Amino acid sequence: MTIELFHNPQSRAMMMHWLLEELGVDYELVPVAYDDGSMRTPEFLAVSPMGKIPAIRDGEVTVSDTAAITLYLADKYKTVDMAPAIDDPRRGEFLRWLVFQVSSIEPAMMQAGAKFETKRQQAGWGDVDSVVDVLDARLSKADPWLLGDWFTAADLVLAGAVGWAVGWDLFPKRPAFEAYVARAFDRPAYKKIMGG
Ligand SMILES: N[C@@H](CCC(=O)N[C@@H](CS)C(=O)NCC(=O)O)C(=O)O
Repeated sequence: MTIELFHNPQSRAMMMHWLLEELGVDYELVPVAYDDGSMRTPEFLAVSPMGKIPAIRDGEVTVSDTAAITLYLADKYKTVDMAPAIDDPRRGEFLRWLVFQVSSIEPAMMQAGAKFETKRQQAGWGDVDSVVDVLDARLSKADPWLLGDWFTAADLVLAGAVGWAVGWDLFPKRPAFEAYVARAFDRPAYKKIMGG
């Protein structure tokens, strides 16, 4: 069965495109645009209630939101294994950093760009400096990936997000960030989806 990825190259859907390539599954890109209403049609809103990409259709199943799609695909498709099984002790670390991408890195990037104030205690991500320091400490120990030699779907979304955060000068260019992102972006699947 072919998985449909609702996609625009200038979007987070790039990461799911990369994931589908890494997994080696059959997929098709369904283009959607920001300015032609294609993200607001009833058909698209049935797939993605927020009218956002990435979103996928896999047979009868639709999934939206990067972390949900990542877990769905990596748990279901094992052509290439990119997720520890439920009873694998490494599953906790995998989930922690996969969810950290959406729960902490994303809002910290937004805060760094828009420069709004929050109370550390109340903001779920704490603050930008905490996110940067915690991430730096963890990525400094990635050897070369979070789970050693195993490149998992958590590495993929972390590298994608950190690549944007550093590339757009939202996060500082810490050596561990740059080294980790460079390793990830050197992967054949990433180069393929970027047209290289
Ligand atoms: N929480 C979502 C965010 C998705 C998102 O904001 N996507 C942007 C593109 S990167 C979008 O679809 N924007 C169009 C819109 O909001 O109309 C995720 O993690 O996938």
